Amino acid sequence: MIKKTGSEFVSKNDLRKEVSDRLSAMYAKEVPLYGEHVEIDKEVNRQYIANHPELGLSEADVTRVSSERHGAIRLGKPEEMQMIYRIFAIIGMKPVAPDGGYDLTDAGEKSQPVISVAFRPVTLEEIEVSPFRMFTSLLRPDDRRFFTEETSRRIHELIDDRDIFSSRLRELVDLAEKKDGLSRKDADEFISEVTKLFSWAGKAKNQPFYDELVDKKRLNRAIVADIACFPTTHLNHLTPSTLDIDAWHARMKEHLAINHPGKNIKKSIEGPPKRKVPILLRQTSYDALEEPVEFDGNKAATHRARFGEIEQRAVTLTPKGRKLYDLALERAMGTKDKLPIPVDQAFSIIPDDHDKLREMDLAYYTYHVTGKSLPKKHPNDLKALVKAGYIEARPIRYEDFLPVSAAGIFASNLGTGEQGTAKLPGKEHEPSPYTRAEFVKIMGFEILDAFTLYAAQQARSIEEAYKALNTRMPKSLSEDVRRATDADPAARQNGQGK
Ligand code: OOG
Ligand code: NI
Repeated sequence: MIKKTGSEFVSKNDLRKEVSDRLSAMYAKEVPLYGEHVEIDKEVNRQYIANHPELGLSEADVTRVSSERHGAIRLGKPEEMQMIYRIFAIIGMKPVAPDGGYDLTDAGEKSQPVISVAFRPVTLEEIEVSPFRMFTSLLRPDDRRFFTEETSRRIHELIDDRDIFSSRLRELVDLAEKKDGLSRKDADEFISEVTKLFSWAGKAKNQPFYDELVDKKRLNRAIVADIACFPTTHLNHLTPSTLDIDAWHARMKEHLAINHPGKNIKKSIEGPPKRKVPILLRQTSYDALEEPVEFDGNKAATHRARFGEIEQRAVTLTPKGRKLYDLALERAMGTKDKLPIPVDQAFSIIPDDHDKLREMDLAYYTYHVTGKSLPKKHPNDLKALVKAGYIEARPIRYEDFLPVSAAGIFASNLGTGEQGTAKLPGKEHEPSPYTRAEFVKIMGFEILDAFTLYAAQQARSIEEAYKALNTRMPKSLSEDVRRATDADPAARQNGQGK
């Protein structure tokens, strides 16, 4: 019998799940509408599961499906980002992005003066336990496309000397790193400290500057107020997953109209349009809460930043598929010299069919043996093995974010309606300085490449499927598989033991 000493470490997976659940409980208390939002999501998911028996899900899955979520936080300086990196590492979340980072300064007319990264679990096994992700943005106060020297100076005055982390949290982070884990008792305290870090404090600084920043007649720089005028950070939203975002959107719109007149939901859904085979990520959001805030003792003010969002995740596109997505999006939005074309027409360049997406190498799948036994004479080619029913393909779900969608979500919740560019007149066409290398330099850590992670997951499943069939891969496939698994950043990082 294993003796419980009480000193075993809590696993990173369990810690992440617990942090995600604690944040959800906290957010439900802080933002009451979130609780109603989650209830509607559960009803929508229950209905969807009932109408789609082919998913193999049942009533017992409703809570799990409806409790998957991501959060968003906004930080003021690189030191904060580096501390957040250490905190998330303890709960098994690593910085990941599809193209070296999310450059929201360069995301069309809704650009924001922030660059972002998502912290999330990276292996399929970790994701299975708890897929919790945090979209984490860093303000760029010295970006001259957005701020004059004078504004930069005022921002620095507010953020340079602040410390958003409690000394107890810093101690617990040091301890977890030193021992490579946390005991149950330390873990409980750590989770409470992390929850506190992301809670709403309701205290702000420099009201005149704040008023200038959120003034709608000026350029939209409300996001700066939310980051710099608060001496702490707070969860900006917590986003549950849904199986049917169109149904949720219709239900929530009706719910708001009846129970919360005056509260608006975004008219549109960000990301790809509704399709037979959903791709990537679709998201939408509703109005931020108007919350009381105290400025240096003055209690009369309110702040709007914390809002509600919902997401529906679907199959991940490969770099080749992603190029088509970006092109479709550009055509649907229109460019400087071209008018927008209807969304469905723009997206028709991406096949609406799993077999085509797979065969054209536009989306990622994992491959699994079906149990049908392989006769002596059989094809060796992957496509043929799938076609003949020896192997089946399952879509790999997109775990990341979309920069243009993210900018749209930011913009619609900063009190500026559904549009508004934050850039200074004339500076909007200056190129963004945030290259891949620059991202790493600013953040102070390596950012894992999302495509490399997905490609490795796909490759490993192919390897296992051939092994299970006890047959050899064709040479070129075997080379592709080896290249993808060798490049796997998840394996490399886990191999280092941290
Ligand atoms: C982040 C907005 C982006 C998403 O899901 O794309 C985002 C924020 O409001 O801080 O969360
Ligand atoms: Ni979000």
